[in-house]
Amino acid sequence: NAPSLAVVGVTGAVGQEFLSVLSDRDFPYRSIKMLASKRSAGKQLTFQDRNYTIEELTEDSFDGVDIALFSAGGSISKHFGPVAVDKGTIVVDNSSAFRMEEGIPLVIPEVNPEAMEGIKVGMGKGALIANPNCSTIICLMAVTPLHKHAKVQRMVVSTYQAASGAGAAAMEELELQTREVLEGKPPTCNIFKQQYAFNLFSHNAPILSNGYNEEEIKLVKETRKIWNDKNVKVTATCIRVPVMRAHAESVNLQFQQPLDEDTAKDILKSAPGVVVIDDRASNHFPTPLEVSNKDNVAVGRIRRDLSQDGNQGLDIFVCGDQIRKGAALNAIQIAEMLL
Ligand code: 2RA
Repeated sequence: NAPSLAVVGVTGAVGQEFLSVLSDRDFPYRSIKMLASKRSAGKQLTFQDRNYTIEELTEDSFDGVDIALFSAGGSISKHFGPVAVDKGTIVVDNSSAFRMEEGIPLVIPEVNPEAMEGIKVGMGKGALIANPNCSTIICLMAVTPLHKHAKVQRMVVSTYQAASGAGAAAMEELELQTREVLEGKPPTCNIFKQQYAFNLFSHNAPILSNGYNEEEIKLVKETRKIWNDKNVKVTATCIRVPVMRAHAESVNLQFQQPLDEDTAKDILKSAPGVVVIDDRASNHFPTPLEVSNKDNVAVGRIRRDLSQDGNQGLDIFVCGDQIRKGAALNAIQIAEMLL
């Protein structure tokens, strides 16, 4: 019978998208709990024509819950994830808290479903499955089909990341700043300590001693875990750009075996969850606006890397909705595999 669900962080951008995706995909459930911080407890929300009261997240929130979708930040997941698992709940965690933990599956359903083999509702015990970082999901949705065909040796990624990755408040501030700048007023800079509208800047994640930021290191480490390949060379530069909710990524690839651009295009055209937008004649390639609020990741600018010999290298350009496939949709596709 249908599982009982809980949504942790239901008032956030991803939490709200969880509800949209559950509806869009007619996900079966016999009950659903809307959980958030004390600040939001007591507020009402309507989901599928039913009224729900948002409940405060506590240690008792998971009694009888089969699947809990978490998107409330790493510290909430670190504390309440294990509490839920101990109650027999299967947690799908969108935070970075457990992604690199040994034994915790890090899953993109179209890419490495085998990583969560055997985890099912009703198996009699809880489990935790980690949702990869949005920039990792969007990149690997396009690159993995090519990797499975010609084995990627080296990947260089430049990301152009949307405001949504920094949360709903960042999206609101980008809109506010844009109005202020157009009206000749000083921009309100509460979320980012610099102007965001009509600007771009290095990703706001903390910078490590090696000069990389945490967002870039996530891409490196998560790719290696998801591909189960400790030797693949990955480097990344992550930039925050004034776009609302879809990330764009320029990806340069070096393969072990040759892969020509026509074969690459054919592979991508049949790849699940991917659409090819690659019209050189009209210069029409993926854009963040064109993928926003959509499930598929779009790929274009598919071309041989002229700096590499023969067909050893390829350049592509990828766009994907950060809140949907980058977070909520991927998590719910994982939940569908638990049924
Ligand atoms: C960002 N990847 O875009 C993060 C969101 N989790 O900032």
